[in-house]
Amino acid sequence: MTDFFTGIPAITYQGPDTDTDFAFRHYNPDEMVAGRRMEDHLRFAICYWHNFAWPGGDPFGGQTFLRPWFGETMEHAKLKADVAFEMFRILGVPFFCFHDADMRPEGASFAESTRNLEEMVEYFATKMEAGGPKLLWGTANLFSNRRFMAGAATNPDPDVFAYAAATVKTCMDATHRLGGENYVLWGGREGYETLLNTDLGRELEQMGRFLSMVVEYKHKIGFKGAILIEPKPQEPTKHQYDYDVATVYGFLQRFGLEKEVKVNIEQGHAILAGHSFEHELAMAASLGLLGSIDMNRNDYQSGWDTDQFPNNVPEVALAYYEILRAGGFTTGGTNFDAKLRRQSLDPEDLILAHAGAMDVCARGLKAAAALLENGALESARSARYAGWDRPEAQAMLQSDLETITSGVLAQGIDPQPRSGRQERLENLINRFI
Ligand code: XUL
Ligand code: CO
Repeated sequence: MTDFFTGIPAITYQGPDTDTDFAFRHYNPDEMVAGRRMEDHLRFAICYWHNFAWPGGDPFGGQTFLRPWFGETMEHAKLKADVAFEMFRILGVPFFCFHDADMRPEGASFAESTRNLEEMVEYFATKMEAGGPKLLWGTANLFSNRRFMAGAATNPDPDVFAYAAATVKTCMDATHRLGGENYVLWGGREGYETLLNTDLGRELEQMGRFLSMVVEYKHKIGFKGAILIEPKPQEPTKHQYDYDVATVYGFLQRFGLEKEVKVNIEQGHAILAGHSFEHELAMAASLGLLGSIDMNRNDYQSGWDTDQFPNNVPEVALAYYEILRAGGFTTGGTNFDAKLRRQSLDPEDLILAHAGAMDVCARGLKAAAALLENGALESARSARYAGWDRPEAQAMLQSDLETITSGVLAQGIDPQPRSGRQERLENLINRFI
């Protein structure tokens, strides 16, 4: 036991009328929602990096958090893990996520970094076996160290490609060892700062081959989880190749990987790409790519990836509506890739940020489930396309322009516009939120 969270009670469901801050008001893990326990729908995960590895810096200032585990030794890494697992227990989350660089100190060589990682993986495994949460996903940090400044798989230097491939192998091994349900690739530096020094075609080829190797290795080691790409349009690069869900789909198809890889969609990244979160989710669901989500928002005015905890129930409800409509999560879940504001210094800030976010998600989920169960939105959607259920309409899709033209002339087809009823549907949704 560390003393970091001393005095902070385990957070439990106490209902909306409780007057303590240290409780769930809406997240009730055992409550049944649309035929499933709430915990099994939401599948919450806490991220290791923002909570335990991020020092509170921003582009204009450095560390604000003073944590006893900050330091580059194995003792520090173990203390960090002890505190992390205490936080997982206080919040009762079923999952967590990590990057290699969050959990182990960087060694003087690749071999030493790998040894550090392997030792920490065993340390984690013991804690997980003792009742800790499960691993939602693992990933490699291929963006912080200066060696990756010009990209990992897309680097102009083949030695960096090799280092990145070896790093991903060790992170896939770690994820497999810890029973991870997914493996994520976020290509933070896979893009460019300027086209002037970039061979875009060559870089995309490298990235396609790299991802194919990841898929080959997954099958080789018998990893049963999903491989997920996390799209983002920019930041830190000016342009990231995995721009959004639609771009990722085109890329996967080009390399024949569309049945092998899905996506991890982050709310803030969707906004940076000029989309809504629900757009990205609906797009992924329609393409059969929906994997998992990072439930963290940006500040709408700043235009940065501010990674804030969710606090907007109507937005969250629309997101879970798309997820429920697609059948809910399988291997995926709700990861809070969110960080405190840098002035939120206290241990309790970490706990309350997550407790509030989990309540927001619970409210969104319940609203989404009620809306789906009500059925009016889906009936309105089906009614709008009902003409396509007619056999002649389906036959037209197998026809050709000349035949269709003859039909238009022969039948005197003259389409009559109908209302899209947007405001009516918006009113309907507001009844549930
Ligand atoms: C960066 C981001 C990453 C990924 C994992 O914007 O979202 O934390 O989720 O590398
Ligand atoms: Co993320």
